[in-house]
Amino acid sequence: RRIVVLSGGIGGARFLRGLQRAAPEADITVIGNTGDDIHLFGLKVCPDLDTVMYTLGGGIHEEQGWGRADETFTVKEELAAYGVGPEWFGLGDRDFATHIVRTQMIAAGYPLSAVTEALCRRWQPGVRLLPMTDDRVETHVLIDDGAGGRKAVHFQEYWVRLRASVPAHAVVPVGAEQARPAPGVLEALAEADLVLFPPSNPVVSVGTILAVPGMREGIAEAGVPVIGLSPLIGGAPVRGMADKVLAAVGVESTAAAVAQHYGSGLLDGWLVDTADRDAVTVVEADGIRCRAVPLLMTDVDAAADMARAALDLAREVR
Ligand code: GDP
Ligand code: FO1
Ligand code: CA
Repeated sequence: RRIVVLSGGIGGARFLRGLQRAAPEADITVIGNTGDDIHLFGLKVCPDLDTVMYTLGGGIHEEQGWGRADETFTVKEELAAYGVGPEWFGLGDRDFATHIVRTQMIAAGYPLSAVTEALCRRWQPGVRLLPMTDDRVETHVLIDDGAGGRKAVHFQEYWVRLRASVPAHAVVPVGAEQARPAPGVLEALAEADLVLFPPSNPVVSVGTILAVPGMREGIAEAGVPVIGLSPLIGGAPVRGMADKVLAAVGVESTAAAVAQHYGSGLLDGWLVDTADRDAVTVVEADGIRCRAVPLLMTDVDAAADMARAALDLAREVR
């Protein structure tokens, strides 16, 4: 069975680990969000691709959910001693090596998809990890500039430096309109038996991937079940500040509202947490098959149960 998963960082990666356990025979292609990518210290950093690669490859910092296990920060300290910032983004020594290899390969002319494949030869994530695009897309967030106007900041500045503590007026995937799906992306969708939206951020992870022209068409033309899992439980994100970016796009922070935001034109099935079982009838009234199951990824087994529920729902929808 061929499964395509549209993934952000932590939520997507943890779900993927469960999916691998639930469907060990499945051929899994991950389309990863690259809108969070940022150039720092002359290096290209791809947080969501790396989170998936490290999580599935056994190198992730488990508690933190991003970055490397057993990390040290000597380079960061030395940069700070030179007064070279930004100091708000925590790049560790081990992680730096990944960005150096990536940047070097890109400078040599390799597209991001080829670079990601090369990095994965070390990590062996057990999935085919594709960036959504080889073209540059950068998510920017429109905030108040403090002088009565508005300014755009890079998503990482909004998320990591500002902790999403100021109102976001808009979320813009800069460059998405001109971007083309990376090699292999449309082919994977065309050959898919199932498309999954893991409990990733609906705006800045899955939403950014869907903003690449051809992506929605590719999913629709696959003609296979599209099943999503809610990243919100009890009206709040499990982790992070997804509610802030949902507000920016005018979507309420509930499991039902996120399903409605994706819409029945895209989604065939939706899983909500048992705490949100009241959402089931609301979502089904919109033509999306819905079930309530535990959606907290406390460990890999819990994530595997969620993956099984998604596979079961896929069998129900057509
Ligand atoms: P990011 O790129 O690291 O922010 O990761 P993703 O976009 O893939 O996922 C972020 C989303 O994962 C957040 O909105 C969280 O609410 C959601 N999330 C994290 N852990 C869990 C969990 O255990 N269960 C569910 N349902 N969602 C989760
Ligand atoms: N998230 C943070 O909250 N603080 C950090 O300092 C930070 C550094 C970082 C470095 C590499 C990497 O791959 C991810 C990193 N993240 C950090 C996580 C990540 O940038 C964001 O949480 C997600 O992209 C949000 O969707
Ligand atoms: Ca992300």
